[in-house]
Amino acid sequence: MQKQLDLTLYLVLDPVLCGGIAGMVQTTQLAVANGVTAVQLRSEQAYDRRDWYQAALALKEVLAETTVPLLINDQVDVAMAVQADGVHVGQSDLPVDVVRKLIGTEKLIGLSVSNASQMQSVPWEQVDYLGIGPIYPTNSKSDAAPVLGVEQLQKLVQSKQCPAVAIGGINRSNITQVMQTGVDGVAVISAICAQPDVGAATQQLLQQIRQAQS
Ligand code: TZP
Ligand code: MG
Repeated sequence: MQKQLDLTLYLVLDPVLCGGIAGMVQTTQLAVANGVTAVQLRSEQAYDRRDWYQAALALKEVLAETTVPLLINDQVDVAMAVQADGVHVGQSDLPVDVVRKLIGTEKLIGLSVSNASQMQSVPWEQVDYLGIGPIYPTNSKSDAAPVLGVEQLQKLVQSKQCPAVAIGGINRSNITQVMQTGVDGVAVISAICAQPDVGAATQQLLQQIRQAQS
């Protein structure tokens, strides 16, 4: 199915919080059935690359009959191997222009931005979206940059020239304030992956986002 870049509620997977690769696949099924609009395969820990490739393939399969794109964190070769919809890179990963040459113009590229100076060096013509964060403290990223808070997020949102999601410590208690900054959506790990009822958690977040947008 034709994929659509809709950043409203972006699920970033974590195999530890989801309970392994099978858990990530199941979490994705439930989250997408309940309205998640984009999915990223990401891990803090190094995985056997064969296993990671298999995980990417399985996720691609889950998303095949949906408009929800699959993005692969950092690993351009895995993204290309499974013909994922895009790659998400951080400031220490391959440069955006290099990724663009590798994956071509049809695929999506997301870039993480953590401060105003990184915002000033975004190659706007080559990226499809930004991930801005961390907004709040998070346990899901060991090398997270200093937290931005919503005021700083709002300033960064005002200077962006492409769509952006906010990320880092976002949950039901703060998602409304985050959306009020004018950001296009939110990306979460633990607010979906670590929840006992993934479907209900997804629905609640989505409802709050829609309310804030209305
Ligand atoms: N990038 C910035 S913060 C973060 C990433 C990948 C982790 C977000 O995880 P959580 O559990 O939603 O705080
Ligand atoms: Mg990275």
